Amino acid sequence: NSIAYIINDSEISAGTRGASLGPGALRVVDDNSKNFLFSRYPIHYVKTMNHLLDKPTEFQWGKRADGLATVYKNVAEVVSKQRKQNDFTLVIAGDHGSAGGTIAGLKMANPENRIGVLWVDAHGDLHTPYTTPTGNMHGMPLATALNEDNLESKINDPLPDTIKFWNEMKNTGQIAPKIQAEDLGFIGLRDLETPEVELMERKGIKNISVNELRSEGVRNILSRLDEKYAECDEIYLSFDVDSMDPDLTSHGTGTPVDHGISIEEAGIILRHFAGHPKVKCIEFVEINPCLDEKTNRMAEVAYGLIKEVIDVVERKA
Ligand code: DIR
Ligand code: MN
Ligand code: MN
Ligand code: MN
Repeated sequence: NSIAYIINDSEISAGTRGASLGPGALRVVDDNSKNFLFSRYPIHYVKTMNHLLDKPTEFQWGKRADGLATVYKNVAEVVSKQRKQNDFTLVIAGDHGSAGGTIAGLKMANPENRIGVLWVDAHGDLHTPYTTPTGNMHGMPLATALNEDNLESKINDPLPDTIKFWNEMKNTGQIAPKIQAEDLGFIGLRDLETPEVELMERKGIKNISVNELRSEGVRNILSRLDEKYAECDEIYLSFDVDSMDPDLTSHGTGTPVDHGISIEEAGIILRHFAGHPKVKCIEFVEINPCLDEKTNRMAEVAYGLIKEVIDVVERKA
């Protein structure tokens, strides 16, 4: 049962700087705990484009689209290679914007596979340059995976250059779309804009809200999700730490939103999918130690969850 770590310090698509320090903050926790989790398996690094943040971007509705298109190619290449060589890959990234590149890499490794995606997040990350309220591309990775422009909900007029790079992102690995709307599931969304809600309604994409998780019970939700992904060949779980309640974690993430899932609920979900035979890749994103008012608390919480994931994967047959 071989495992590979992929560390991707990319932070060019968040609205606030500092998420590139998330992976390093996790390694500080690892050293303090003396678990030495990160020395157990090889670590593969993705080349970032973070130097672009040293000057203003010219792409209003898709900030640093030029750099993110390159990051997509870089991360997809590393993920694709490690996916082919290992039973499980754990991706630790800065901001969530590059996760569309992760999905591209999984699809490139096995183009014939139907990939299910479980996105645990406070945000839908379904925007496009035509709908974004901020231009921050960490709000867009799922639209690239779905090959979706969402022109039906168009609000902005992005520059042709932005769209050139946007199209490159959607076509990473020359396969588009990478996933089908029916194979996308959400847990914890509670900060969505109208174009995202409209897209979800048009495509029948459902969110499992925090209230639903509690009223139905996490276990029932998990068996419902197992049924949902029954037709998929593999499952990718993307875990944005802002899915969790900032009162229980901290504000150590770019866009915290109140009333999230608990750390315990996150643990149950992550352990279930880590042990699922179809889950080949889990990603953790958006830990920002610069914003943490409780001294690296978010990294400590995320580290605990990552350790549980690795423990379960190690015991997986
Ligand atoms: C918002 C926030 N929907 C945006 N998105 C975040 O700017 O597109 N995604 N924080 O992770
Ligand atoms: Mn996100
Ligand atoms: Mn989020
Ligand atoms: Mn708060």
